[in-house]
Amino acid sequence: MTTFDDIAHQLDGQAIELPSWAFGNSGTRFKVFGTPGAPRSIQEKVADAATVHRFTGLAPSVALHIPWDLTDDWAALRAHAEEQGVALGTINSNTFQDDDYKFGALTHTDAKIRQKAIDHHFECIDVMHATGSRDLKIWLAEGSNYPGQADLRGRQDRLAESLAAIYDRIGEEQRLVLEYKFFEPAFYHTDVPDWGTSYAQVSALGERAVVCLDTGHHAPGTNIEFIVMQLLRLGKLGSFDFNSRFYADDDLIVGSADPFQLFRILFEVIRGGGYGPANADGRSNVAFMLDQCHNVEDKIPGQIRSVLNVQEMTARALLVDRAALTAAQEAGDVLGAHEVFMDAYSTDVRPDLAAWREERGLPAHPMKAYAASGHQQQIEAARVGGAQLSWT
Ligand code: PSV
Ligand code: MN
Repeated sequence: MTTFDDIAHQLDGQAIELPSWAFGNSGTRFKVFGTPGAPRSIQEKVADAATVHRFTGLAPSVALHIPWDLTDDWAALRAHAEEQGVALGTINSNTFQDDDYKFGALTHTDAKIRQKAIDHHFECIDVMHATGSRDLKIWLAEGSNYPGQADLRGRQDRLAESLAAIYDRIGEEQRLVLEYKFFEPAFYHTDVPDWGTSYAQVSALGERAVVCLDTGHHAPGTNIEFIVMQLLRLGKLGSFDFNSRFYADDDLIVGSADPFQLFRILFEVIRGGGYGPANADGRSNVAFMLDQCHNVEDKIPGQIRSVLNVQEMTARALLVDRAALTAAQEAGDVLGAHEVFMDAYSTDVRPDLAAWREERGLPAHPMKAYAASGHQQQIEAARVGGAQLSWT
């Protein structure tokens, strides 16, 4: 029997990076609703991320998106973040909002447009040097809508060349992280649709190129934990973009649609050695990040709920009695093994986590503490005038 006391220390130092874009307004193609108190500047987004960290102790860094979060003074933004108690994290590139990229960016047939997209990544790498970021995350919106529209093979070859140019530019301590997504915005084919393609592309680049697994980017029914296992086995799982989906890339709160799936994923991360510090600087080789948007709910509590869900499922996954599980597996005890697994999943760790937080000077119930703190009302009253930020 593994108890909470056995695993409590493994929860120390858990770090879940927040996306800056989670704090801005977002929506669907039908409507973007304004949320009172939404940030009007990158400084306010960083302050919101820091608020989530203050209430949970789980979110010490914030990912930025270029050009949405551009500033002319990176040193000042870095200092502002540090003052608030967070670091600037992953830099996300953007090659999906420029007319030149209508038919592709890193895969475009026109070398000038490819170079423009490569140069954008060079700019992101410059930003990373200024912010101290480790990871350059690339998600590509490239693909085609109609059979026959594009030369699938030619695009894959051009992608490999463009990625090689970007990889050559990243620093010794930096990583290129390539995300995949099975469809959207292109509908017939996507140039990096699955983990296998991402794996093939990053493997050709070198050691510091790894895969990002966004939990929302798979077809319904996909066994995501199997992919987690395989990428860890191959040494190429670089990061997660956590979120939840019911239908497509819904970007809902992680663990809300299918907490059991989150548990299964985290179990494979832990078993595969992807959880916890792996580097001298205490960082893990598998970065946990959220990639979410809060369309109708308040953003700061939405992020608080999200990191708590990851923590809760991590605790339950750590509770799996691995020795008993292996014994049952090796004995061919199908239902015994399943029961060991489900016992951990069914354990209510919330009271233990509340105590764990209190011992560390954190609120026992971060959601309640945030609601009672008046912070939401305060930012709603203070942030009037100016233009609220969104994902455009
Ligand atoms: C679009 O699907 C997306 O959500 C990708 O998952 C990226 O990680 C994110 O946007 C930010 O570019
Ligand atoms: Mn993502």
